[in-house]
Amino acid sequence: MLAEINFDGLIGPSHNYAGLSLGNLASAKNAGGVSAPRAAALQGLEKMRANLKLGLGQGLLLPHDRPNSVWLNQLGTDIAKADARLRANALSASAMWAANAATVSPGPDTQDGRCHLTVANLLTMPHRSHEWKGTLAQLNLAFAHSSFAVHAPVPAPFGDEGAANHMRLCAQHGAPGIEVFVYGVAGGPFPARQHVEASRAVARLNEVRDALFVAQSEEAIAAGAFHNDVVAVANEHVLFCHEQAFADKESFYADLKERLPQVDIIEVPAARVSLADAIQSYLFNAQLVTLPDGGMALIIPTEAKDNLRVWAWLNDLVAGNGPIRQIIPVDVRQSMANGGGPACLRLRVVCDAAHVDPRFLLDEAKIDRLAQLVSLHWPEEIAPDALDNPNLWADIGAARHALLSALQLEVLV
Ligand code: SUG
Repeated sequence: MLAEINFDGLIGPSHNYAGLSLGNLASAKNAGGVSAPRAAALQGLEKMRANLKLGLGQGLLLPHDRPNSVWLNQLGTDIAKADARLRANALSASAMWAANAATVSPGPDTQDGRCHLTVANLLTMPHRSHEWKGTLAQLNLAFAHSSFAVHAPVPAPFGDEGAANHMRLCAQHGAPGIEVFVYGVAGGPFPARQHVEASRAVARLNEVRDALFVAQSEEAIAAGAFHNDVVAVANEHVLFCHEQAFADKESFYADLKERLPQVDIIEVPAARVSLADAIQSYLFNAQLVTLPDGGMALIIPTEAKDNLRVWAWLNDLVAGNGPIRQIIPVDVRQSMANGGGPACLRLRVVCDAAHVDPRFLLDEAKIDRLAQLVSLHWPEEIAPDALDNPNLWADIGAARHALLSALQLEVLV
C-alpha cells in the first residue's frame, strides 16, 4: 500500500552556528552563537515521535561523516591545516535538512511506475556541496528495492536543492500527481539556488509525466526565502502559500486548476502576513499532513505561534471550514536558528513501507533508543572557537560511529 513516509534528518553531533548560508537570514543572524547539538537532536527526535503518535509513517536519515576529510583532501588540505572558513564548511551538520537531500517522484507520477529519487547537488553553498555523496550512499541502501530508482545528482553548473523546491498536488497520495518544480532566476542581493535547467533535468531523470515549472518571485528570495518551502507547501489537493511566493501566480494557479479542478489554493495575503513575518516565523516551512482520519494538520515551528500576526491568521484559518483542521506547534529552535524549520528537516516519500530498508524506519522504541544514544554521545554545546579543537573532531566521529553501530549501518562508515 502506498503511504507518505517522512524521513527526518537526525541532527548531527557537529551542529553549529558558523553563518555559512548567504541569503538565509537566520543563519546570518545567529552566526557565532553557541549551539547545542544534543538538545537539537533531541528536539528533532521529539518531532518524529509526535508525528508517529499522529499515525504518520516516520523514517530517518543519518548525519554524515564530519569533518569531511575526503573533501578537504580533494582541496589539498586537511582538518588541522584548513583555514577557519574551510574547516567550518567541512564540519557542517547541514545534512540534517533532508528536504534538500533529493527530489522524490512517487510511482503514480512516473512513466515506469517506480518511485524515483534524484539526489540534490546543492552546489551553490560550499558547505552543502559535499553532502551529495553521503546522501547517495544512504538512499541507495534505504531504497534498494526494485520499486525505487535512485539517481546521482545533476552535474554542475546547474544548482539543484531537492524537494525544498518541489511540490506535488494530487487527489490523494496514492493517485497520480502534478509535480511543481519551483526555480529561481534572481534574488536581489542573494543567490537563486535552484536553476531551471536543474529542475528540468530532475523531472526528466525522475520520468515525471506531468510537470510544471514555476519561477519563484525575486522579492521572496530577496526577503530571505532561499528555498520555495519557506513560502509555500502543498499536500494532496491543497496548496498553502504566500501571496508573493511566485513570479507569475495567475498563470501558475490557472495551470493547476486546469489539471486538478479540485485544487484548493490557500493564499496568505501580504496585508495579513508580510513576507518578513512569513520568513521570521517560518509559517510556511510547516509539515502539511493528511491525518489517518482524513483531515489535514499543519505542523508549525513554535516561532509561528509566537508571532502575533501569524498566529491570528492561523486561528482564522482553522475557524473557517477549510481542509486544514489542526495546527500543531513543535519546538525545533536549534535547527530554526540556522534557517531550518519542521519541513526542512524531512524528506517526503510516498511508497510502500514494506519496500524500504527497515534500518531507516522508526517506531517509538527505536526513538527511545536513539534519544538515549544522543544524550550519551552528542556534544552538549559547540562554541565557535571550539571548531578547531581536535578533541571535538574526535567526539563527533565517535558519536556517529555509535549511531551507525546501533542501527547496524556500519557499512556507511
Ligand atoms: O541550506 N542552513 C540551511 C537551511 C536549509 C533549510 N532547508 C529548507 N528550506 N528546505 C541552508 O541554508 C546554515 C548553516 C550555517 O550557517 O552554518 C544552513 O546551511
